[in-house]
Amino acid sequence: MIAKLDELRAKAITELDGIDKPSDLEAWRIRYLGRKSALTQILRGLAALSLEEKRATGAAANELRAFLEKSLALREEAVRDSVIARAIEGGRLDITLPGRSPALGRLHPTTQMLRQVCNIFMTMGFEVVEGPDVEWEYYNFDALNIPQDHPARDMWDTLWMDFTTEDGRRPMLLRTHTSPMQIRVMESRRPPVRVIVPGKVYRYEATDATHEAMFYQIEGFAVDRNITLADLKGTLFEFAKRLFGEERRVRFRCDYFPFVEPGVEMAIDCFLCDGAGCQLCSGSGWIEILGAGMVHPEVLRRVNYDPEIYTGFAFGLGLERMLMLKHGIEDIRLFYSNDLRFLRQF
Ligand code: FA5
Repeated sequence: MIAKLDELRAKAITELDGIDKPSDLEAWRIRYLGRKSALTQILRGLAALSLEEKRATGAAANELRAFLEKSLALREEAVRDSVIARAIEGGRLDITLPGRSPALGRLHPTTQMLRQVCNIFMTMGFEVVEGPDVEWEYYNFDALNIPQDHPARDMWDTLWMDFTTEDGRRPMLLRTHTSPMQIRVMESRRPPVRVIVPGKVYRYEATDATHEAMFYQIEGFAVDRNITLADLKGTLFEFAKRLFGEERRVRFRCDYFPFVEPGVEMAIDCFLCDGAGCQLCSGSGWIEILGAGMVHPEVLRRVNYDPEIYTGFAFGLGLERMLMLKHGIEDIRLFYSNDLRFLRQF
C-alpha cells in the first residue's frame, strides 16, 4: 500500500509541474484530491484494514494528502503569476493604470433617519416595538373606531390580501398606518406604556411629490394616569427641536382621526420657501409631518383600560416627509427610485 502511495505521489507531482493553465489545475485537483480519486478511496478503505496496517497506511495517506494540497497551492500561485506576466507582455494588462476602488455600501437615507428618530424617542423613555406589515382588518380599522362603511376608510385605501374567510369577509390587508400597533401593544400589557413603532405602511395612492404608495411611519403613544394634551405637545416640540434645530417653526391644528379625541396635525414651516408659500407646500408655507391626539376613550375601553383612570396620547409621523424637510428634498419619489446619484449624497 505504501508503495502505491509513493507511486501516486511521483505521478501527481510530475503532472502538476507541467501545468500552466488554471483550468488544468482544477482538473488535477479533481483527479488526485477529489471524491473519486485513488487517494480518497484509500483513505475510505482504511476501516477494513488491520490495526497495524491502518496505522501505517493512514499516516502515510494523510501525509500525502497534505503534501498534495500544499503543492497545489504553490503551483496555483506560480500559474497565477505567469498568467499575469503573459498578460503584461502581450499588452492585455497595464499595471500602471490606477486601481478600481471597491464601492462602499451605506445605509439608505430612510434607515438613517429611522434610527435617528428612534434614538431621540428612546432618550425620552420610549421603547421600540415592531409589528406586522400584513394586518388584520380589525386592527387596522375596526379596533380604531373605523367600522366597515365608515367614511374615514376612504382616507386609507389599500391593497387587500386575495383570500376571504368562510363567512365571506376580507380580513387582511397591507396596513395603511402603524396605529394598529396601539391596539396590539395595549392588548398585551397594562399601563404605563410608552412605545414607538417604526415600520412600512402602504396605501393605494396616486403618487406625487409628497405622496408615495409605500412609506415609513413611526407611531408613538403613551398611556398612564394624568396624561394630557400638554404632554403630547411638549413631547413633540422637544422632538422637533432636536431633529430640525431650534429655528424651525412648528404648528398644531385641529384634525380628525376616529381613534383620537381631540385630534391634531403637526406641521413644520416649509424649508424651500421658508414659509412664504411655494409649489412644494401647496402655497401654504407649511408641511404636515404627523397626525396625533389623545387616545379615544372607546379605544381604551376596547383593550380593557378604564378611561376614567387612564388617558394617553398618540401620534403617527411620516418619515420621508421629515427627511424631505431636513435635507431640502423636493420629491418623495426619489427615495425609492434607486438612482445612485441621489442615494450617494447621504
Ligand atoms: C395616520 O396615518 C394616522 N395613523 C396618524 C395618527 C396616529 C393620528 C396616532 C392620530 C394618532 P395620516 O394619514 O395623516 O395619519 O398619516 C400620517 C403621516 O404620514 C402624515 O402626516 C404624513 O407625514 C405621512 N403620509 C401620509 N400619507 C403619505 C404618503 N402617501 N406618502 C408619504 N407620507 C405620507
